[in-house]
Amino acid sequence: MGEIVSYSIVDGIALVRIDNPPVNAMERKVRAGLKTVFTELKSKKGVTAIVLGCEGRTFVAGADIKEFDTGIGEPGFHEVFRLIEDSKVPVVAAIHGTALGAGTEVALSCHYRVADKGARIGLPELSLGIIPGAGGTQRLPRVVGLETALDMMITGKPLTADAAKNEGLVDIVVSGNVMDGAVAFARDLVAKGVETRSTRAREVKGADNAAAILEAKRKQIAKTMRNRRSPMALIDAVKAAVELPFDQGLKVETDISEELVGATESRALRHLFFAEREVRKIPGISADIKARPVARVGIVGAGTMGGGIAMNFANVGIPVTLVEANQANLDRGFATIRKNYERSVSRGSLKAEQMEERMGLLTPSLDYAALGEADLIIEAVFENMALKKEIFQKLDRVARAGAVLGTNTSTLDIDAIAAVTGRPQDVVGLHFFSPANVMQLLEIVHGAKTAPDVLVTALDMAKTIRKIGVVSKVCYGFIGNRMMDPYAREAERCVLEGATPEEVDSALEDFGMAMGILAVFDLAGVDIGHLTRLERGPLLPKDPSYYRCSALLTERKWIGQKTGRGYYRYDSADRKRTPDPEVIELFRAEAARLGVAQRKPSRKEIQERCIYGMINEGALLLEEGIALRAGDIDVVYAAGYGFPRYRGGPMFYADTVGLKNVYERILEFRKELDPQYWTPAPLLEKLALAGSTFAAWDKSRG
Ligand code: 3H9
Repeated sequence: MGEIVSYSIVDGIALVRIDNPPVNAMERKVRAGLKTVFTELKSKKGVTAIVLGCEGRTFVAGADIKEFDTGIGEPGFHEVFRLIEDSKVPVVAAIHGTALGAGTEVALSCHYRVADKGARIGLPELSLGIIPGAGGTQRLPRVVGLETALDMMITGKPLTADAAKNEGLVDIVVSGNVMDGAVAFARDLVAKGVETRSTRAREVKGADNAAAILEAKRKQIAKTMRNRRSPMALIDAVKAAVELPFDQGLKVETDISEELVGATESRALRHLFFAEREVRKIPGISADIKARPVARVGIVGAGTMGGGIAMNFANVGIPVTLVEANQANLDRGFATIRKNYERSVSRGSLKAEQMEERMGLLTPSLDYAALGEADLIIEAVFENMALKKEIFQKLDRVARAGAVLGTNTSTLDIDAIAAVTGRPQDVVGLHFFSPANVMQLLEIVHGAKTAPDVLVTALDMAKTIRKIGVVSKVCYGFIGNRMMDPYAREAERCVLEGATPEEVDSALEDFGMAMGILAVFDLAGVDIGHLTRLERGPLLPKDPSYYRCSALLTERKWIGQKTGRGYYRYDSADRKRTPDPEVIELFRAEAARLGVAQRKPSRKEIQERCIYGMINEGALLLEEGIALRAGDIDVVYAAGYGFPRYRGGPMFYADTVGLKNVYERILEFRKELDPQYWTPAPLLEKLALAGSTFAAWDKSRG
């Protein structure tokens, strides 16, 4: 391997290259390399301009996120970036791939920026609970103006090269080799005698109206990024860019940045960043097991789920054949897909031609034989074991040898489904979440006989369709829905004890859940959970109050938004929820009938009962080997169940509360509440008593 930072000089232009695969993260060694090279170039005779670019698939994609755990080593970002900015000859950044975080910040320290047509440039630090702390909050407003800079940093959304050019962030956009383009640009500067252009010497554009802009952004953040510190801290840092000389502003930025790096919010978000990548690593499956190619997909069932799943593949250019039992279902399914795409077109996120292209990739059929060419077939009919078995028998007859057969089930035993085929090794569970074209999570269910390369194919496929695939072994409800059971059970029970649905949901929403669980039931249909519980009858706890509220509502056909009332009443125009006194009275009467004493559980108690119940179940899943890592559970909950990312997922959250505290509270619940639900999971007990954490448990298992 060559130097991590190297340079060569061609006709007076120094080409500095960073080579730190996979994403050229700006770790200490890169900064040290840049320091050496730029110091050397300062005294090199005959150098008229410098071009800074990267080898490999991308320009610098940020600081090395791991370095935040150990503290940023020397040389620091500011020292190196100042050295670049102070160059006496023009420095041109040559950007390809994704310039992110410290990548964008180093580019801002260069005097000029040239971007490849396909490049993206952004500052996603808030998604890690930090701010651009290598000068980004001070330099970006000086280049693109206050409002654009704030938008870029608050949304974290990278700009395309063309958009960056429009905002003045890049000077030219080139096609072909970006280094060549940047060298040509640099030569032109030299030929024209153009001087260096230090970003820090520029004025902040839009500073006249700063007070109003900053206030508007604070208001926006208070609404959309509740419970978080880093977004408000970002505004403070940008305010310093407007009000203070550059060096003082940089000091404010540094102080804020250092405080945020150590805070739980950032630790939680960094944990999720790595956990989301770790999910792809399956112990026992080595890197040389390759995915089977997936060039054509078949889907059985063109209902809401099947249609949504099909869109995922069409969106990335993979053709899909959709099979339905009759023409009417097929027509309805295709009409829904078209309507979904049309909505994107009318919102401006999709072009009409793109919609037609995607629709063109979808082939309707009433004949299973049409699935014969598919590399992956996904069954997406409703949850009924007999029906699914019948479909898999048919698929076994028509699918080509080696095709992967996926079943989109949220609860059923995939081993029983696999057993009706002559190829159980090719069968895998693919639990998509609704709406399947939107939700990020995919639970990949590893059956007893699923072949390793089938699992790898499912994981790769998830990445291709831009989802996060998390592997679960077989159990009722897999990872997500099994942990949902105690969470929602306690929410319902609190209502029976005397809390209103609004009190329960707002306690959960204050905690940070995207939506309170009772409102979620109303959205999905209260009857859905009730019907699955009816099917499981004998396996349910012996407790007449268990999910009693949902049962009462379903019996009255008050099943949520689709009937205008459920736990709440809904305005037909805006679907806004309002309390329903009749429903509250219904629950009171039922509590009296069941002898449930009336009280008002506090907000904290509601949160603890729901979340700790979920954590305890998570610990059982780890012990049973259903989930591979605590981090996997966190990813499932953050990506699929609206758990606040800034709390890192339920298991990481438990670590931050302290497992001993969680354990002791569960023991209290065992005394105060129904003891059948409150036995601490042995793993939780063991770790709590040892003063350990789920993170340490994950680590100890490699
Ligand atoms: C920052 O810059 C702070 C500054 O303001 C300074 C403050 C003082 N660090 O995602 P992939 C690893 S904060 C360490 O699968 P893709 C990743 O873990 C940073 N490692 O590839 C994975 O490892 P493994 C701001 C990193 O092609 C491998 O690289 N920047 C980093 O799907 C491949 O990653 C960001 O937040 C990193 N910065 O996507 C950008 N980035 O193979 C973070 C990646 O062992 N990165 N790795 O599992 C990304 O968004 C995506 O990785 C990227 C590539 C879009 C670049």
